[in-house]
Amino acid sequence: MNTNRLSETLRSALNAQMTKEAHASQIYLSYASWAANEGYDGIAHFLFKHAQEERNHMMKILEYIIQRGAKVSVEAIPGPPADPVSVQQCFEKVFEQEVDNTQSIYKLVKMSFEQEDWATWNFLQWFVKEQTEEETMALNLLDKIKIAGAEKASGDALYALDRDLEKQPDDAALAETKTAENP
Ligand code: OFO
Repeated sequence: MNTNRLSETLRSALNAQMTKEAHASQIYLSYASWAANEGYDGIAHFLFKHAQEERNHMMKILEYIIQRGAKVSVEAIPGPPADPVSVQQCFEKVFEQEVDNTQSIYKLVKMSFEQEDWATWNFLQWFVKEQTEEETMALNLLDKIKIAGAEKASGDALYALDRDLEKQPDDAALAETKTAENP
């Protein structure tokens, strides 16, 4: 009796996304280590927390594939790209990486829609919301570095930014949570 509730194309695409989330975690780990070596402990702390969050995303997908009766293949995780050369470039790379991940999630949503796999479509809506949050988080980082002076940011401005990120929560408030009382 076949108890597998995922098509092979969706199983394999979800499996690839699982590896992509693990790769995202490695990227954040690598940028966080770079920041720590450069003396930006607040930025490092923020990025280390985010590396953990990406690993949690990987686990969510792994668990989903198993729960749908399909097989998970744990694959090699590609290495992270080269270190950034500045805080500005680090935040730009974070933004690009999140946009790339959003596109990948959207492809999965489209595939689940086309296959009328509503369970998977519904499961993926969590990731759609999460990516909106993560793109907002990345845009907030870019705003902060821009205010600090971008590539020309002074040591004082970078110090203040670093301290600020140490206390920053890892998730961003979304437009849908805003009200007139809580703008
Ligand atoms: Fe940064 O994203 Fe996972 O999904």
